[in-house]
Amino acid sequence: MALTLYGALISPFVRKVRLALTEKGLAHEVVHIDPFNPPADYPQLNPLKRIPALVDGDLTLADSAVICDYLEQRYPQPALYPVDPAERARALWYEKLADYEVAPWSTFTVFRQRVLLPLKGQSPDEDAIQKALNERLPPLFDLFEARLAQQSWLAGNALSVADLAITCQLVNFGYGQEQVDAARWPALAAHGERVRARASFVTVFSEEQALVAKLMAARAR
Ligand SMILES: N[C@@H](CCC(=O)N[C@@H](CS)C(=O)NCC(=O)O)C(=O)O
Repeated sequence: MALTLYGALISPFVRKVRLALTEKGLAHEVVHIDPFNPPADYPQLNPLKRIPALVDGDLTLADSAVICDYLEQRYPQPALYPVDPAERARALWYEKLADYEVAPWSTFTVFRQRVLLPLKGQSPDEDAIQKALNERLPPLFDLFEARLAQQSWLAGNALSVADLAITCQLVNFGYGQEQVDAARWPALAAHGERVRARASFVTVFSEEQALVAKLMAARAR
């Protein structure tokens, strides 16, 4: 069945799905959707008009976590979720922390303020950025650090969707010219390097660089 992913390569949620597809060796087509100016019929794929959406034959799905869970059930190998129920729940917990707790600050604040708003000719709100950096993100990074100080992967003993989710958020944090302070959160910083060294990440990341370069050049103008 043909898999088609709808979204923009620079989105952390689209990247998470692309990494899952690539880790699983699933060929897929990507159709570019600008979430801020989607085609008129896009709500048929995602009624919330957000990216990503996935079409697999007759099936249409929205939301990166739902899509990744579907991919796991439909295409189980290689696994991206632990088999053990407790460890699987742990993977979902860290995925949720990344997608719903870290994302509002890493992507929807730092990345949006430093990359997206300047593209529209607006100045970044440095107060909002500093609040994200100094108040909101540190306690969340502490949660990841506590776990990763004990083991290489967030759940179970192998890469899972949780590792992909937090790394994707931190990529957008990086596009916003920030990075995890390795002196304060050494295990989280090392974990990011571990995920980024994977063949899947190298492929997916390199494919988004053309779009990143275009956006950064437009922002600089
Ligand atoms: N929980 C969703 C979040 C998706 C999301 O917020 N995507 C952003 C782009 S990074 C978007 O589509 N924003 C446009 C909007 O909210 O209107 C998921 O995991 O797919």
